[in-house]
Amino acid sequence: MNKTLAIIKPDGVANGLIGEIIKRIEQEGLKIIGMRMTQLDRRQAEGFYYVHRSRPFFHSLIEYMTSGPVVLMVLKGPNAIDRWRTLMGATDPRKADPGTIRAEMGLNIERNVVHGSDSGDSAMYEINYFFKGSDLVE
Ligand code: RTP
Ligand code: MG
Repeated sequence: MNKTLAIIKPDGVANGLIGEIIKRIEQEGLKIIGMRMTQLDRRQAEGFYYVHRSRPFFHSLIEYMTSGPVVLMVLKGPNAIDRWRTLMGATDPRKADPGTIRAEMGLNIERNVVHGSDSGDSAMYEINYFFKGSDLVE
């Protein structure tokens, strides 16, 4: 899988970080082949984070992800999944490597600015969840 789903989460959009995040994606050499701004409703967010439905943080995560607009993107390039997760940094901004998006811009373990698929299977599920093939410019 050479594609991944990236999301600029509601805190990233609200704090004016769209441009900075897209700049980092382009500087890394990943190609943006799909992009859309939207506000997720509860049903969409719950379906997207279905794997986390039994986690203690699920309810709070859904509240957060539906709290404002997000930017959905499909990124393409060799090893796109790992390269985007490396740019993002660890889930908890306090544990993320210096220089990563989450280390520099994340507020806490929940409000951590960005999302990235974590495997080929999840990338396929997540891209198809939000984009039709005809939405992608390849
Ligand atoms: P993501 O799926 O958003 O790319 O983040 P991730 O793989 O680094 O982390 P994951 O374990 O998949 O968790 C999904 C998102 O849930 C929120 N979270 N809150 N309160 C908590 O302990 C907690 N843990 C995770 C974060 O927004 C995390 O990115
Ligand atoms: Mg995850």
